[in-house]
Amino acid sequence: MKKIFIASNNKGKIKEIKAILGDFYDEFYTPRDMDAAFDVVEDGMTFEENAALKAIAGMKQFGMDALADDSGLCVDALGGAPGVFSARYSEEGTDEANNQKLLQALKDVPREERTARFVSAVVLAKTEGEVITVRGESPGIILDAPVGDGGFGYDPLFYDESYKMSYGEMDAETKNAISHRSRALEALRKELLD
Ligand code: ITT
Repeated sequence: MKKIFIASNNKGKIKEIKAILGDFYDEFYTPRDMDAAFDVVEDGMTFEENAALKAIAGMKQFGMDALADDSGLCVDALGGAPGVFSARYSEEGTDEANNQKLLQALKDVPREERTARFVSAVVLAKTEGEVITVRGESPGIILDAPVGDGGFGYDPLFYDESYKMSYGEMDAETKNAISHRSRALEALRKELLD
């Protein structure tokens, strides 16, 4: 029986992680399933550092293997912003307010310069001390208005040129086949199988 703690409070991420690693672990626990609060200060400068902070804290606090994702959107015209600050880009910090702020920041930027990528760093911290770090990235274009109501976060503004739709328009299976998080988790599966 393999148990894992998903060190995330983000429902969108938890759903995706469970869907992708479902055949690898038997029991998934999230902060909501625990008696004690799980709260980590994410003050790292990179996605990898923040993912490690969360995974190692979860493993120590709950005494089981723990997995964390730290992810975000890097927009070329904004010098890589919002990057590690993606969740708290706007003052309010809601998906809606973050998306509005992004549209505002890019309002004079033409389509050909609206290139971006989603980045996900995933860390698995094992109770015996091993820490595995992987990364996945997916390229896209930032639209000038939200399209679709699927996914979470910046998905309605993130357009995939191969699929010719925004991540907000994709069904979960399609997003899970190509997203930054699924690429990172695939890399993790490979490491676990080796
Ligand atoms: P946890 O730290 O509890 O896991 P969080 O939402 O605070 O949840 P992050 O600090 O990693 O997570 O911030 C990630 C943010 O980046 C997230 O809130 C979204 O705004 C954005 N993001 C990450 N992955 C995304 C995806 O697949 N689709 C859309 N937006 C995404």
